[in-house]
Amino acid sequence: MAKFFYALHISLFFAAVFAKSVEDGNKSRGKLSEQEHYDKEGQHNSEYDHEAFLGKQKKTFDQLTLEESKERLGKIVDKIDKDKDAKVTKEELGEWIKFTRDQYNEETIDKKWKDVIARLQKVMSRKDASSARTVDPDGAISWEDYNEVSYGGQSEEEIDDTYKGQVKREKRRWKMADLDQDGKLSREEFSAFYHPWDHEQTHDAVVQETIEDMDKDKDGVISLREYLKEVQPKDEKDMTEEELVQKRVDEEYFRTNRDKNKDGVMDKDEVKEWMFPSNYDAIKSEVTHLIYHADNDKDKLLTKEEILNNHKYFVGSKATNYGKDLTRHEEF
Ligand SMILES: [Ca+2]
Ligand SMILES: [Ca+2]
Ligand SMILES: [Ca+2]
Ligand SMILES: [Ca+2]
Repeated sequence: MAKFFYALHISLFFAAVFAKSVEDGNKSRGKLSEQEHYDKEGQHNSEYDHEAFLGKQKKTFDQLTLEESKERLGKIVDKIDKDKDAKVTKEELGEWIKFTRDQYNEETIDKKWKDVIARLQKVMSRKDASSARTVDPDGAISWEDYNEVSYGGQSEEEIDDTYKGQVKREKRRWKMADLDQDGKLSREEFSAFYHPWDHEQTHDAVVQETIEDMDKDKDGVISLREYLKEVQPKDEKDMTEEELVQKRVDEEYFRTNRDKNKDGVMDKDEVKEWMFPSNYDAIKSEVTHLIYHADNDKDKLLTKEEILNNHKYFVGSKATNYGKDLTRHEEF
């Protein structure tokens, strides 16, 4: 059970990180990697692109020599170029990145789902034979099942105070994830429960959780003060000159971009637009980014040669990691 708790904490942790990191031009919307694309100083992080482009294969590439890595990249380019005209268009690149993302999410959920089913089966087997049941891995699970697996079947009143808030949130997410409202989650619905920011039906849960985390005075909306505290937790007296400048910028940004209806606070809709900006598409943005860096002759198409010449934007290798290790050692 501990492991499952841990995984959930991770997922909640990512939700919290997610809430914190959206100040860089909304780049976190539907992020294509667990990494940030740019660090706080605005430095570009290629790991983000590598994960967006390769998904789980990224780890394999990082172990290859530069030659092997480029060779495999060449083979991927052949796959991306669906119509085999030796040019990769932005549509082809977008389809590839979407395919990679979907495959990545699918694998994560598959593992999680199997884990829940196995745990549930274990719990059921421990019961006496008369009430035991066989859990159908293709079926759906009820909140009671989930509660049994995660919290030992305790009622909300019985649960330890430390977990009360978490259970409340999970129950709310559960209801939103349950699209057909039959009280149970199918594997598909469970995917929305587990990755709420990737599914529209659970976006409101993410918004509510974000508000609850930030809303210190519990009036249901986010004041400028609460917002600034989230973006920069330091007290003003402890801030550097640069951080003070940044604070002014953040303040201005709140007034002009976050508080759309100018009533001085961020309400649910405004927080939602912050979390899930309607005008931002992570895949399109990544495609534009990659083409910008690799399209040497500026014809808006990528040849295999252009991609291989600019391989560092697409894939890593042992060579790049070696370089990184060196810098790390120098820092010590
Ligand atoms: Ca359902
Ligand atoms: Ca408030
Ligand atoms: Ca407002
Ligand atoms: Ca080109």
